[in-house]
Amino acid sequence: MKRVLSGMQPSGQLTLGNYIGALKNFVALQHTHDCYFMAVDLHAITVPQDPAALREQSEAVVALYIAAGIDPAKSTVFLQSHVRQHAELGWMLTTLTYMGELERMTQFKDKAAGKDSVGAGLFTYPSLMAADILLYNADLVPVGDDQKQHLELTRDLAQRFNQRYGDTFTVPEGYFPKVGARIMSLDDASKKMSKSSANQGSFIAMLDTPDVIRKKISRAVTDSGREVRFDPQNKPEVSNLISIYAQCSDKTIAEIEAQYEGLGYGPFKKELAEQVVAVLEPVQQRYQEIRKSGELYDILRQGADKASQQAEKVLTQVKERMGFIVL
Ligand code: AQP
Repeated sequence: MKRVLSGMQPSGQLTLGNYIGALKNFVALQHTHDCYFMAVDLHAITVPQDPAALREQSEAVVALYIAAGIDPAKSTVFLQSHVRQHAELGWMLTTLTYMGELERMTQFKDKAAGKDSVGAGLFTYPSLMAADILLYNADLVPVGDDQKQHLELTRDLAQRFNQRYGDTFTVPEGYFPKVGARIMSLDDASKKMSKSSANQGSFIAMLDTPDVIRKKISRAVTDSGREVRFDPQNKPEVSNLISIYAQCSDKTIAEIEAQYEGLGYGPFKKELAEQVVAVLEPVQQRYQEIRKSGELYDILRQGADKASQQAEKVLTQVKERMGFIVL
């Protein structure tokens, strides 16, 4: 069985972009693959986090995984900081990463833009992400489009290590949704929808109430025309909304265009909101049940045990190959 690994940062509330771009695929893949899904809390601290908020958000991410349909009896669900091998291999891979490779990362450029001081962790985090993936010899990594560049670095590092020290790592492949791999911001379709955006109206959080979802979609920026047509070049805002619609309804883009031909944006946005609510409401109900049940920490303990065992095997091999003394 092929192995899948992916994670999400508990750096805010998960968004509809996280759901469509990645989480939906996590749920689908667990039936055919050996899956490892984590909340990457060590990545979240690459920008300042309030400790109480980080704890809450880490629990929320894991609870949302399960509420969305990840079965902890099938998939290994854990927190990155519970498996120490991530930080260890992360350091080793940082020493194999070139400065130029990190300097090219567009996510770093975006997140560092306009800041007076930026933590070194934000710069080196792609090497830690590579460690997350390579530690489990994952074959497949379900992520959104924005992670393509980081995944390419992971593949380069795996190949570099294998060449230098002998075949050790599986070189992973990315797994991207056909539609919705990059859901854009509701207030500016040139930026991706992001959970850490300062403007709450720019994203739909997976835990937004139905009324808030309706309001956010009705206020989503559109062009001045009225044609519901998928044309990312000339109509990026409406095209983004059509992608969301397609992903929340399982209708094709052509079917959606045909359905709203001549009707304008009003009815389209109204029904889009209902589609999003229909997808998120059941997840929210299960989320509340899971938070109340108190089962999360047991799931995390089990997940950490299983993940640590797997990770230790690979890390020991890496240490031996690199010349560390393994007792
Ligand atoms: N807008 C998006 N459209 C499609 N997929 C997306 N992903 C993120 N945003 C979109 C995918 O969700 C997974 C988890 O992302 P992450 O938590 O690692 O952080 P990120 O990519 O940096 O996403 P955010 O929401 O923008 O977080 P912040 O604001 O904290 O940086 C990844 O697979 C990602 O591709």
